[in-house]
Amino acid sequence: MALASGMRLSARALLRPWVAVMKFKNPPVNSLSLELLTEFVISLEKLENDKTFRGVILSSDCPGVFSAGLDLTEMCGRNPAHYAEYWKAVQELWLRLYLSNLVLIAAISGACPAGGCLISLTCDYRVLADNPKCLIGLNETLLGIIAPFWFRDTLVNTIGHRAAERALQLGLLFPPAEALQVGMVDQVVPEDQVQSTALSVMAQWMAIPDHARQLTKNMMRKPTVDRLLKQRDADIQNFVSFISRDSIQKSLQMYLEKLKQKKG
Ligand code: CO8
Repeated sequence: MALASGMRLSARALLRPWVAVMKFKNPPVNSLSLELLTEFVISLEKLENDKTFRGVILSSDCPGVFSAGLDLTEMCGRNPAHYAEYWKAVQELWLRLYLSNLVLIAAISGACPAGGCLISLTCDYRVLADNPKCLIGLNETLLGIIAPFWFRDTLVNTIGHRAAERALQLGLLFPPAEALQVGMVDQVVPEDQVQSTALSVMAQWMAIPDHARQLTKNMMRKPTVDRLLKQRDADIQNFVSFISRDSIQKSLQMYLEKLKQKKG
C-alpha cells in the first residue's frame, strides 16, 4: 500500500503491521531542499494521524548517502525572506521528529553529515552500515558555520556534553566504529543487514505499550523542544542575519565549489 509517493520522499507501509518505511529520494545526495522538508513534514503528519501506524523506519533511496544535510543552494545567494522561510521549515521538521509519537528508527547506509545527522539524532534508535564511507556527525564548523543551539542540544542529549563539545568544535565526522563507541549510533551492522536489523529492533520497541513509551519520550525530550519554542522567531532572525553575512556566503560558496571540483 502506498502512503505517499512524492518525488522527493517515498513512504510505504510494510507487510508487517504498524510500521512504515520512509525513504529520502532527492538525488544525487538527498540534500534537504525546502520542497523535501515540506513534503517530509506532511508525510509524517499523515502517518501520525493514521492510527494504523506506530513506527517509521527512515532510510534513503540514494546509494551511498543517507542525506547530505541542509541544501546549501537554499542558503546561498538567496534573499532574507527565503532564508527565513527555509529555516522555519528546518525548525518545523526537527520539532515534529523530535517529539514524534511514532517510534522512529534510522537505517543509515550512507554518508550522514550535518542536517542528515540531525535527522538521525531525532530518531529513537540508529543502525549504521559498517562501511568507511558511512561518516556521521555535525560537521558545521568545517563549513565555517555554527550548529544552532538545538542541534547542539540534540547531540548532547545523545552522546553527552564532553563528547559533543569535542565533536562540534572539530566538526567530527565519525566512521562507524567510532560512531558506535561515542554513542552517535546504537548499532553497526554489515550493509546488507541494515534494514532487517532496523525491523527487528522495531519489533522490540513495538512490544512496549504506546502510551507509556510516548509519555516517557515526551518527558525526556520536551524540555529541549520547549527551549526552541520559546525563542523560535529569534532563532530565525539569528539564522537570517548570520547566513546573510558576506563572509558566510563566501565560505559556503567556496565549500560548494570544492564539492563540485572534487569530481573533476
Ligand atoms: N547541498 C546542496 N548540494 C550538495 C550538498 C548539499 N548539502 N552536498 C552535495 N551537494 C551536491 C554537490 O555539489 C554535487 O553537485 P554537482 O553534481 O552539481 O557537482 C552533488 O551534490 C554530488 O555531490 P558529491 O559529488 O560530493 O557526492 P558524493 O556521493 O561523492 O558525496 C557527500 C556525498 C559525502 C554527502 C558529499 O556530497 C558531501 O560531503 N556533501 C556536503 C555535506 C555537508 O557538509 N553538508 C552540510 C550542509 S549544512 C547543514 O546541514 C547544517 C547547517 C546548519 C546551519 C547553521 C547556520 C547558522
